Amino acid sequence: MARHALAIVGASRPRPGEVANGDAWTVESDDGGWRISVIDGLGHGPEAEAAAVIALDTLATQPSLPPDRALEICHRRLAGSRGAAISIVGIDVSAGLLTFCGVGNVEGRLILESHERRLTAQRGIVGATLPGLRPLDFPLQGDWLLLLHTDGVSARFHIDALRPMGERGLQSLADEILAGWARAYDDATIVVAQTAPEYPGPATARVS
Ligand SMILES: [Mn+2]
Repeated sequence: MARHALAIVGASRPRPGEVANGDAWTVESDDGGWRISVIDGLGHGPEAEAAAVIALDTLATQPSLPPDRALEICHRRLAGSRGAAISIVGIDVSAGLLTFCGVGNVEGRLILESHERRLTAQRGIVGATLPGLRPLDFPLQGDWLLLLHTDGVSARFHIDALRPMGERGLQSLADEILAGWARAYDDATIVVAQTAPEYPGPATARVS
């Protein structure tokens, strides 16, 4: 199966005054597609960062697991740590399917041509209290834009005023959201994804 290109960018910073960043994000891929994970180690500072690093290491060793299975493995590996909120998105571009599974408060939005879907995480703490996981599937058709962010970014950011154009514009979008809506008292991370301009699909695949 061909693995279509995606543009995936992010912006992250620790709580002002901190060096350690308890937020992290990562992308893994295999022949089936892409997996994007956004992690918020509980609280902030070095212990939060240590939890995030465990999650990053765990995800890197299991690039082919779907979001819910990846969360289960993170839950086991994070036992005894500060714990984390983690949301994971799997994208199979060939099948036109996005799967979301999250625990904690890393939230997302999937902006489609005609409507917008909220990606809402389940209650719990990865590493401490894992709920029965319910992955959510969303069909992908035409233009789409995915945004995932930790609770260090206010969910009230306005996307309509911002115009992503190609990969360079996508990074600007992430940077603008971080600059405008990050909270002063927490680590903050936003990840944005869309089909890459070279995606051999409809000419309208670029969001603008
Ligand atoms: Mn946070």
